[in-house]
Amino acid sequence: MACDKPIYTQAIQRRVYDYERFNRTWSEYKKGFGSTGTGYWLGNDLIHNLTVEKATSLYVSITLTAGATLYERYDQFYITVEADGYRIQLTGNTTGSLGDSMRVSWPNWNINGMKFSTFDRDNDMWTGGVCGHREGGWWFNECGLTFLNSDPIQNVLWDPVLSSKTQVRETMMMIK
Ligand SMILES: [Ca+2]
Repeated sequence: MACDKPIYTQAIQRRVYDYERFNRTWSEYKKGFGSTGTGYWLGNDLIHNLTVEKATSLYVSITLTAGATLYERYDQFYITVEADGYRIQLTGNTTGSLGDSMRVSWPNWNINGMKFSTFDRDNDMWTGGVCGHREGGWWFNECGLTFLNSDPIQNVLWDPVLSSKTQVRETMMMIK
């Protein structure tokens, strides 16, 4: 089989249609939920442990119902400990067909360095509530252009390449 992309062995997130609900609590995102067949979040404590001790790259892929798969690869990714809010840290270069919508020049939408938020743990910069409402946990500023844990999957956002109207079949976040 042809192999035209780096081998990523550990998925920290997988969405498959709407087989698994992602509107979960802080505690569920901390511990992880779901299963490999239906979709899952690996768990923020484990993601922290896997990413913080060595240089880890992140590979995001989004498959549309029409069949195309878009991706973005980040050279270095890690998240901090729970006491620090599981902040997302992206450094180095990025490449891909999705574009770097996590790190944008507009200061209110750049999520790099932001804490993780869930509907029951508002760590984001928007004073009107939680950016994700009840749709799922994510790293938000005020608020941002990306949201892979939205619920349902049709609200997955990676603006401007994907809008909320884009039909999404599957998403994955992988590390190595
Ligand atoms: Ca808020």
